[in-house]
Amino acid sequence: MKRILFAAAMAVALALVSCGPKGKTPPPMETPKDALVAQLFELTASGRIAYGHQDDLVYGHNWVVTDVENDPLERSDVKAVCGKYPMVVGFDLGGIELGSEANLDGVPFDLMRRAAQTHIARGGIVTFSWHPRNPLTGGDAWDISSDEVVRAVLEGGECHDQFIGWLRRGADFIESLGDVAVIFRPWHENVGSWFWWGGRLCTPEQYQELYRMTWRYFTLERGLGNILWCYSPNGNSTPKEYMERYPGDEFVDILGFDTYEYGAAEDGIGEAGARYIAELKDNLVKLNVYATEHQKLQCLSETGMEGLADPSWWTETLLPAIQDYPICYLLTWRNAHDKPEHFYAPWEGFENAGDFKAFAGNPKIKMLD
Ligand code: BMA
Repeated sequence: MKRILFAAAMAVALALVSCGPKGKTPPPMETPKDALVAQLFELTASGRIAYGHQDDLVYGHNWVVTDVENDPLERSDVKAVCGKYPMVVGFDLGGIELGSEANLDGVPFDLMRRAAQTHIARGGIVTFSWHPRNPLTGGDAWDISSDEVVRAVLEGGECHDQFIGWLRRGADFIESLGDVAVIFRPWHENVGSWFWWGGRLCTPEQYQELYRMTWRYFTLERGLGNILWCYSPNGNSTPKEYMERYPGDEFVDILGFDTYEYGAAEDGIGEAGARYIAELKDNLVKLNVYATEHQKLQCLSETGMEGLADPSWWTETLLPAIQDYPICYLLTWRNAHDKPEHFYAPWEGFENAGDFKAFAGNPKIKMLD
């Protein structure tokens, strides 16, 4: 099966990097986006999966960067445990839409910018998600009290102009990163109904238009061509649910999904782990079908087990579940510095850190060298 998966991934990469003009025109210069596509393709072609961690460089389980301008950004819970930074670091833009100085988890945007630039300069990959507030109600991204929000931000809606201003602030931030390529993953987990852009909160057509409007604003209005666009519904969606909100091949470069392990406290580690492995594999099989058909790269855009109560979660649950699938990276969620139970990667002194060390040292897994 592996050979088939990698052959498919190779075809995808060729399709993604060879779309320049044909004929006598000289070949165009390689853009940062081309280089990032090539980097992701090489990962898949070599059969490796890059490890990613949300907010890795800006805080950890019991520390937080406070010197926004001068901190060398050399601290990392992941590095403290295994000696290497994660290959991928994720950040969240939630709050940028209001012009806030810090995001919804307290990360100053000036620090986020410097951390993203530093990580890319070290050879790493950066991905952005976005939990913007609810433009109609004034609540947060999880405010699902109205199913009129997506309609209201689309063209002709009463929040459209305000929302374009929100997109402008998001685009300003991406632009301020300079001449680098990043992955952008807006409007994620869109099959479930916990965000204002979720499944029961808008029609598939409205969702598609939201995604396309965002793409058009960033790409056409603002000329931000160095973004790899990631479409990432929540896992456990049927093929119909996954694809009926897909905005179209023109607007997407990477397909992913978010799936977490739940229920270990109630059902026991064994049962919760087995359920997670089964769900992950089922979703990865489906992801490979969509990605092959649409010629896209693939990733596990968010995953993890909060609190890591399973002492061998990395080597006996996560790794066996993902190792046969051609995803270029996976991202585990954040280690909150102000909520001791809310962590998804180990930290210095964590009792089960050795299992992560073994995972990070497995030849299948790519850390930042
Ligand atoms: C959630 C939690 C929240 C956080 C949000 C956005 O999964 O980690 O604490 O505010 O993501 O980062």
